[in-house]
Amino acid sequence: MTRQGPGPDDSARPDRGGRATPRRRRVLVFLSIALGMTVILYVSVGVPQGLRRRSPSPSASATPFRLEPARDIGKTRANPTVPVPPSPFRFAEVARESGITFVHASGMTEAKHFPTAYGSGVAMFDADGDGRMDLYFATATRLPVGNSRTGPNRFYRNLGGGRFVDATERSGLGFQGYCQGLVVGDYDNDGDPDVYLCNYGSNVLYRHDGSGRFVDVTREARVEGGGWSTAGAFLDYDNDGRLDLYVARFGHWKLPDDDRFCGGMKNPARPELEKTRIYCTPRYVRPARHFLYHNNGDGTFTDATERAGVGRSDGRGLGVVAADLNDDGRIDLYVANDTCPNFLFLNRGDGTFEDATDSSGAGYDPAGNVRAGMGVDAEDVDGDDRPDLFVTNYFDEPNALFSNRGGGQFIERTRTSGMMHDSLPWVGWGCALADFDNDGWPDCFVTNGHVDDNLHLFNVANPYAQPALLHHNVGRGRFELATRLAGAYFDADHVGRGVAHGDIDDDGDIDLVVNHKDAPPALLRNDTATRNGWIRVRLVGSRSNRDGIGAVVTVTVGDRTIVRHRKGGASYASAHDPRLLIGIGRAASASSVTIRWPSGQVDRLSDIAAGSDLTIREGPTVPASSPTRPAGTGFEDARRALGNLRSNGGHLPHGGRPDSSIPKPHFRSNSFLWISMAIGILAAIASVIGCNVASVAS
Ligand SMILES: [Ca+2]
Ligand SMILES: [Ca+2]
Ligand SMILES: [Ca+2]
Ligand SMILES: [Ca+2]
Repeated sequence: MTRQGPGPDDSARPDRGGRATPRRRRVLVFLSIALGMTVILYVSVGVPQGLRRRSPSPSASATPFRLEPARDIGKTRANPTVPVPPSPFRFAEVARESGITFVHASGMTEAKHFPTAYGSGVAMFDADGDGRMDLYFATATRLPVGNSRTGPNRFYRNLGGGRFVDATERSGLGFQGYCQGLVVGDYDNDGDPDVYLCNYGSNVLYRHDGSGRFVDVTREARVEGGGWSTAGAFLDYDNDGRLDLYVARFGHWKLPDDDRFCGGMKNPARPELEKTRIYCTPRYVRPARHFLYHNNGDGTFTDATERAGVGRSDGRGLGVVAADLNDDGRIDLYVANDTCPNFLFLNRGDGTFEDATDSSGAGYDPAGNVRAGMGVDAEDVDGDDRPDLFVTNYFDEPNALFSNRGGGQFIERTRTSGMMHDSLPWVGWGCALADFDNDGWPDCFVTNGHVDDNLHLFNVANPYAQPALLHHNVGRGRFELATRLAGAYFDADHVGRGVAHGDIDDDGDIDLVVNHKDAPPALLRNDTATRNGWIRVRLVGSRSNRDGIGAVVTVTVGDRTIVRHRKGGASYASAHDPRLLIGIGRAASASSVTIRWPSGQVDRLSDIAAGSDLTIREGPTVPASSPTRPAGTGFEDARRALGNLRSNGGHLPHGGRPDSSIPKPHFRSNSFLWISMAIGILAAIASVIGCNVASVAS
């Protein structure tokens, strides 16, 4: 480590010409306290980045993305002098042999139009109701849109047996244009997944028509967005049982006005290169307000951004995750922003959010500086039952882990997590906090890749293609680099962007898909040998949104609890397998699986054997006051005919067994809410009486 520690602060120097007075003593006491606090801050959260080096100012006329060579290349493959233990993981890259022929196009040319640096995402969902995860790849195009034909987005049906077939035309998902982010959710609660595209230009909402075809309903639904959208999440923020939609936007960038020249780098041997463009810094792009669309339940949405209190316009948004982050039963929002604060919006439960960006500790680095937030995730990595936050960042910035302290408070503990050093050299994008060996501890995958492909022309040591990172969580949020011998994919360099995870081959382990910029994607089949067991949970909400987004699943194994969230969004511009595959280690069974639904309903199942593949429906009864649902479609009927959505049956490898004895969810009356309210009212009355008594007594 050659990083420079905090230096003396000018304002903290004693007054040399001062008088030896009580005032001076007070100043010295104050300074001692300030120094002590600085040391405590230093020890607890690491070297304040802002004290090392300030981010570049956008005032220079030709400021590119930062170009300083990474001084410290960690113990990743680039630094063979530091030994890395063999990985416990094994992944085989099988995209091509699986029949996936998609090749991404970013639209990058020598003109380096700014949005073409960002690549696209990938989505994993079951589009045809056969229980297998299909794949949908987004692609972009040259700007302005329409001048060249690249793409389209490609959709592949999963046929099982490791085979995929291109079904783009039949599915109706063949969008042609600049598509960056994919969002998946059943917004009309009819039992099939709908898809939203975050584009440069108008966004697109595809409604699943029930027969496996997707129909563009953007105009009727009124969710065009506009400008440059990057990523999003479905979430039911007002808990009316219908999925609303948050859409992050990067900022205002238009041709020709924003086509600024950045470059001017010199190579004495090749003077002609001085006119070569590289991408400008994001700080040139004026951020745009993001969108929160409220689902009206009739196929239309209303822009509720301002009403809900999330109308900040200082975030160049790239990653969105929705989950209950402060354990109050209401779904919250965290947004990774590029060279801007990361937004944390805590749900108040009345249709509005509290902006906790500044107060939570998750908005900035420990010194109060912004970073280049790209991908994002939320999962309990240290086993305290609270979801921690993870953000991928630019090179010379660590991928950040914000530990959840409860009550909406976070503290960055990247350094002590073991993930700081290895992430510093690389530009991080899509990510996954997912348990790849089913030991119950979420591991971490990050895809990397620079924005500029031509820095070598100027002898700048920032490679365009970069190695992916894979960290093994060895317990309680301690991570170790685990790329050596993990597979040939980890020995090569890639220009990664979107990442989705899920169990592609239904063999009980989490696989990965990576959308590479201007290259074929990777399908990383998890071949890790482990005797750890798992339980799979697919949620079907009734009072809550049908996808169950916002639900919290607690698995009890011995004296250990494993808490997982059914999240909206996550990663970078991508959508994961909606099922929760929960590793339970060597245990033969879990003593209980508890689901806390967004409605407040709590369902509990007991004695669930390892290898159980569960579909859990919310509560046995649906109150008459619940939101009305559209009638079931043919797709849902077909799936019902297939047998309760493959519940407890179908593929159960790894020694799992079809389990007809799995108990039905037991309804547990949720009266604690009423009791809490009653206690609250009584407490309020008591305090008023107490105040009156006190004032009378005085
Ligand atoms: Ca639907
Ligand atoms: Ca919450
Ligand atoms: Ca693990
Ligand atoms: Ca698998």
